[in-house]
Amino acid sequence: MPNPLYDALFAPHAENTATFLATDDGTSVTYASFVKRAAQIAHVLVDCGVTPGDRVVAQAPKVVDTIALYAACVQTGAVYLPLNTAYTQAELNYFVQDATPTVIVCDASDEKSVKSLGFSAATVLTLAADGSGSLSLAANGQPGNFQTVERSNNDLAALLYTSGTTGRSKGAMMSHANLLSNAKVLVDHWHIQASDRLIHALPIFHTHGLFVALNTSLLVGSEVLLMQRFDLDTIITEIPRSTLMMGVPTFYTRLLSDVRLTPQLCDSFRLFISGSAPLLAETHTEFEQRTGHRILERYGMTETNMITSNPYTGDRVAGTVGFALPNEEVRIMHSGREVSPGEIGIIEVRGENVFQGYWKMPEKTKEELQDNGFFITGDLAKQDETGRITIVGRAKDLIISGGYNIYPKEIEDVLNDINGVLESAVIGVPHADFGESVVAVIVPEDEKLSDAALKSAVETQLATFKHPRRYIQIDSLPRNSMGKVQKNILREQYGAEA
Ligand code: MCA
Ligand code: AMP
Repeated sequence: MPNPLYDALFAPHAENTATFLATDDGTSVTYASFVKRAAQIAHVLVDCGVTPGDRVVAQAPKVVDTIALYAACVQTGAVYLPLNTAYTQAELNYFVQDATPTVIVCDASDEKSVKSLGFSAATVLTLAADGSGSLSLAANGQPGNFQTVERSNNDLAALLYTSGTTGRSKGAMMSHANLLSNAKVLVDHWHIQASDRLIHALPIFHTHGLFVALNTSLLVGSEVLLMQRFDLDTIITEIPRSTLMMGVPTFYTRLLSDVRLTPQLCDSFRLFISGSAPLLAETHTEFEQRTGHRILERYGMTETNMITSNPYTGDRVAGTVGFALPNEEVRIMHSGREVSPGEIGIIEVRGENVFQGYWKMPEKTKEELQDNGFFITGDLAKQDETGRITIVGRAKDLIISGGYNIYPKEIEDVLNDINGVLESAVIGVPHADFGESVVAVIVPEDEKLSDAALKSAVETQLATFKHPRRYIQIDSLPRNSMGKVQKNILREQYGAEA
């Protein structure tokens, strides 16, 4: 029975004895054994009552079984919902209440807190960093094949939450066709082949590490070095025996800080790709001087997968994100009309890659995914005569720290609720390692508050990567004549590195 994503990514590998995942601890898994493992997990999901369209939450470590869980969701027709492992219980609670999953897979150390959310409709299974846990135990005794559930192109395969300017996270509904069409385009565009070996140091709960990195590898049957996290020494060791890396700009600035990064080290490497945040032109230039490789920068969003890319064979120009990918229409709009070359506007995109809308948010969907099919990205850009795009800023109030998106409103809501805080404004300031970092500017009601009081409220509610690195207390926030807080003034005033 047809299942577009399963048929393209997993089914062809049932007899493939090549290595799929090589892990940090020196063990490896072939494609064939991975497909079998996914089938075993598919049986577990069905035993837990999962039916097509049901959501399966994974707040789980970066191990083989987590990726097999993704494959099992596709095979059973369930909707895979990965979550950042750094999320606090308060954050997790929101996602679970909103998505109403049938199964939640979490680390054993979080089992108690997940069960205490009071969402009794879901079965909670555990998966630890060493691969042990109740998911693994339940899967071990299951048959190694599973009758794939029929799905069509527009059926959902995944639900990925992205934060929003309103402070409320939105679940982006990704269909089989959305994911598959983009993976195919990227394989073609970046010349990915079975002979590639990918250094995978990204988290697997975002589009970048999950779909861009893994779906493309699965499509061609190439090897993936699955690193638990970014580790400079391991990457330096692995570069000579690998061909491909996908990373955020922080990966490249950290590599540049190491004297072992030389042309000889990267001699047999094929392609370094960067995305998720702006790559400084200096980083691009310095990397070429040090290695002879021009980093290929691309641009994308959770809602759309990848939108533009620098060319593989043509010129990779520092500071630009290249051209619209094949089968996508990209236009730059200002005041309801397409801008002329050189003018700045907001990027809009239309194509098979564009998502199905926000989960249970029809109004929000209407605002951003227009009737004509163009999705409004909120990124400000200009285009030259040849169609090459340069991102110049963001129309949305968003901070990108080390490739993680942080919406100031979410932090401001937490700060404004603290006793003694009158109001707050959260801004992003330049940071050498993460590109940007978070600073909170606070107006106390009367007396100055202690940093400890502010921090403790933030820590219980928000994941660590969202925590402000500095708290600044002032008498009043600068506002324009419309009463809107002028964050640009705050950034100028407090923009020195945190
Ligand atoms: C870790 N910390 C951070 C970040 N990462 N703080 C701010 N921003 C971050 N990005 C905090 C930790 O909570 C910890 O805080 C301290 O910094 C050190 O943590 P550690 O784990 O040692 O950091 P690391 O392992 O060196 O991680 C840095 C990293 C990582 C490698 C840059 O953040 C990362 O892998 N980023 C990639 C994110 C990504 O995949 N984005 C794609 C989403 P404390 O000491 O207080 O505990 S965007 C996307 O998918 C779209 C579609 C796209 O275009 O790609
Ligand atoms: P997310 O919402 O997590 O999917 O992140 C998408 C956002 O990351 C985009 O809207 C951009 O603002 C940003 N982004 C992704 N790639 C790039 C890039 N190469 N240059 C600048 N910004 C980027």
